[in-house]
Amino acid sequence: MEMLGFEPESSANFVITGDWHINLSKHPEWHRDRLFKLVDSIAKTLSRKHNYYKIVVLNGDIFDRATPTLEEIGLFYELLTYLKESLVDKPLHILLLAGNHEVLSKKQTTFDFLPRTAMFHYAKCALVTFGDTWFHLVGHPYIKYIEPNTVLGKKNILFSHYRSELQFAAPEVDNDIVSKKYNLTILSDIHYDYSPRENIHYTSSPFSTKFIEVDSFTLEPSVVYGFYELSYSAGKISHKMTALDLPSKFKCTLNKEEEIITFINAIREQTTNHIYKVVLSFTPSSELLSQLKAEEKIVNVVIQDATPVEIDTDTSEIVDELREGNTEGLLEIILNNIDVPETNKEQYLQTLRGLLC
Ligand SMILES: [Mn+2]
Repeated sequence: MEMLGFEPESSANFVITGDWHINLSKHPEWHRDRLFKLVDSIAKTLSRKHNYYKIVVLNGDIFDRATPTLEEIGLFYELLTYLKESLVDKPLHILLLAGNHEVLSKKQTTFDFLPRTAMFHYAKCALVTFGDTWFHLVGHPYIKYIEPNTVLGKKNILFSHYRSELQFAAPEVDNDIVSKKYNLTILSDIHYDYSPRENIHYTSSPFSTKFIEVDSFTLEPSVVYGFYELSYSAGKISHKMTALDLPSKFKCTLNKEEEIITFINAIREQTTNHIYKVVLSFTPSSELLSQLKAEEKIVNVVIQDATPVEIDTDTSEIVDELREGNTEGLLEIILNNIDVPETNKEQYLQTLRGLLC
């Protein structure tokens, strides 16, 4: 394990943020814009704080794919440069750990291949010490080391990236153990504000990374997007989730023709540049349909076929797994039905699990 020490008497403000999922394959300009807005809010948050150190923890799944494009890698460096330049007055440290989306193999992540610069520090499995408080940074490939690394007699805080218990899947790490060993744990991987235990919190994602359903009248998502703030001063720690309203991908279902104009007016009034996928449960007039398609914020219009889907016998086992909510079983079926060499199975499973989160 790697040790990173800071002045014992010092104080620090942390921003912990993960699940950016940089992916420029669709709407690249829009995606760039919201990432700069995000980095801007991080810089503004930290510039208002008075503790000595400013620390940004990039808590995994910063990239959407383990092999990002050159354009995406370039954007990542641009964002960090912008962050550094916005906060020149105080020592700023950018610490980075890998999420499941950045895992290339058992021992390698995307960050092992990025040029090492003074701009950020890639923490595989690291310990950052401030006096009696020890911050453990554990990347996704190293979560099996989470338990033995705690230090008795110290206040232990964990930053990591793994999946907790959810309705549809088993946890990757036992939170009962984690909540006993660490005084506080801040995780990424689940894209909403979620606290599986009193002292375990998810940072959420700063914005939605896929089209998530919102109410067609309020246009409000049911989850909070944002990042986590933590302050350390003279051994005292306080923390909170900070909500952000950054451009997101939303999906709205409209059930009647009358709802179309109301919806168009509502999204026009929104100052945040969200983009929408509109699902119509009916066939609209061609005039209304072209009006929807002409809206700048609407990127996709889908007319849902009202005919129920017939399930044939071959898919019945899939349906059973879906009914049971058994994701692992579902993944097994997918793997058994596509041509995957036995040696690559685990890697495919990882990728599929990642896609589901
Ligand atoms: Mn993840």
